[in-house]
Amino acid sequence: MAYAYDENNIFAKILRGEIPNKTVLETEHSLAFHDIRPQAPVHVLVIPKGPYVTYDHFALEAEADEIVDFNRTVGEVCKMMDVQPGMGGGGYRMISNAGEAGVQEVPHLHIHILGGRWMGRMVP
Ligand code: IU
Repeated sequence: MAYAYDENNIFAKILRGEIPNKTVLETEHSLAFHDIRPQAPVHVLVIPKGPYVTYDHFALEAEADEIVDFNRTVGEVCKMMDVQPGMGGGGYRMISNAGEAGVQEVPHLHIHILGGRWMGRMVP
């Protein structure tokens, strides 16, 4: 079964420049921007520019250079937002919601980077 990507999702519109965003970092294959409804003092979303729905979709089908670029962008955002533990930052949480059970609102892969406060324990 193939992954189905909806070209009309809101992050696709952001990538096409149809909707503004508060960009943190843009690279060849990725875009990082501030979440519109921040859940923490630092709440940045990192998305690949390619049409991937979930992390598994991306991990299985993206080209190696897209995967490297995306992961480096996550690292660069942590650095820029000053949340790197052991590097002066207080730490962060990375989340990627996928599908219905994962309560994914926007069907374009995004990783949330949350920090700047105590994140609390993960509850199963
Ligand atoms: P998800 O459940 O992981 O899919 O959450 C989507 C996130 O995208 C959520 O935190 C929203 O606040 C965020 N967001 C946004 O930043 N800009 C938008 O235009 C929309 C959602 I719609």
